[in-house]
Amino acid sequence: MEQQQKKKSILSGIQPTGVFTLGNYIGAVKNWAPMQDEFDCAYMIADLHAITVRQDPKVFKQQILSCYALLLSCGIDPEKSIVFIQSQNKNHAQLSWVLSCYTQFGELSRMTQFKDKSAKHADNVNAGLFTYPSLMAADILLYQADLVPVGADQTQHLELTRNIANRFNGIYGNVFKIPEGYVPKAGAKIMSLADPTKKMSKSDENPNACILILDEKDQIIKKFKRAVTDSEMEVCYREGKDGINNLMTIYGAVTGKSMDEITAEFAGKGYGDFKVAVGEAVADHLRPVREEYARLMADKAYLESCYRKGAELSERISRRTLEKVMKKVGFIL
Ligand code: AQP
Repeated sequence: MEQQQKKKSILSGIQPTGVFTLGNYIGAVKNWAPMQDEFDCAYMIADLHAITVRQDPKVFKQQILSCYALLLSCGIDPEKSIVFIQSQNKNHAQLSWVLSCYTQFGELSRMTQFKDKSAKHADNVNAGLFTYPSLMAADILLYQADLVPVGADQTQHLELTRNIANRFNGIYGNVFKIPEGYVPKAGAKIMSLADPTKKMSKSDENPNACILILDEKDQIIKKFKRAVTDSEMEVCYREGKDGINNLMTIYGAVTGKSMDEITAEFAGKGYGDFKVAVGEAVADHLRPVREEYARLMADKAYLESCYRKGAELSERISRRTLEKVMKKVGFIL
């Protein structure tokens, strides 16, 4: 009998630590909508991860909902994918505890994100910040995901997830699928507009450093006009031109133009014209996202029905893996 080929499954998430930046969008979320036709996708608002850094409860609650709405505004369809809020499925926290007992101190100590974040939040180097890769492993392994979209900054986490899964399988047999990294066709690392050697981040304190995907057109253009570039005049992609390279990457991502096409388009024109063109292209590209977000936020009942359904579906699917794990370890179910 001919077997219908099962789609590969993908899991990805984003922290509700603020409105998504253009970096989150180009590097991650923008690529998630087109994946929905090719794969079985689960997309998660990673709110448990977000509390490794102190959050104001009122703001946090609002941000979780608003980031959920943003995912839908970026084309993620709750009819096609499982779109859920991590803390609403308790299996994540439970598997995370089990896996943390199969994760070595030395492995966690080597994670660059821990080193970076503990330096940035020196007054709050909590245990969650240290063990958060075990939670990330649980997120992925619960769904037996074949693929995990990875940016350059996430490869170390995926490697650790694979090690934990292999270690567990080595002791208890074939419990976890070993996930592979998936590099989306489009997707690049977007740098800060104020310091193009640093990645653009939601939590950057300098409001001019990042474009938020809900920024208004004039705000977006203003921020691009202020972007740090260099003292040359030529719009071309070259080593040492971090600011211009970043703007070209952004312009290319929203217009689909190649670096050569962009260079030709702005030959003989100054950086001023180029910056305005980038700002306009970004603002026009993001307009439908802003409009859809406003529409969704005015319909809280619909949003709630989506995340309740997401929680139920994610719980049902992940329970199978969790129960298998609990049985293997010897817990009484
Ligand atoms: N600058 C970036 N360029 C490309 N991709 C990026 N991502 C983040 N920044 C860039 C990708 O966005 C996804 C979700 O990220 P996250 O919110 O879970 O965590 P993050 O990487 O820590 O993002 P931020 O914006 O820097 O958040 P804060 O400031 O709260 O730490 C990931 O796939 C990430 O690769």
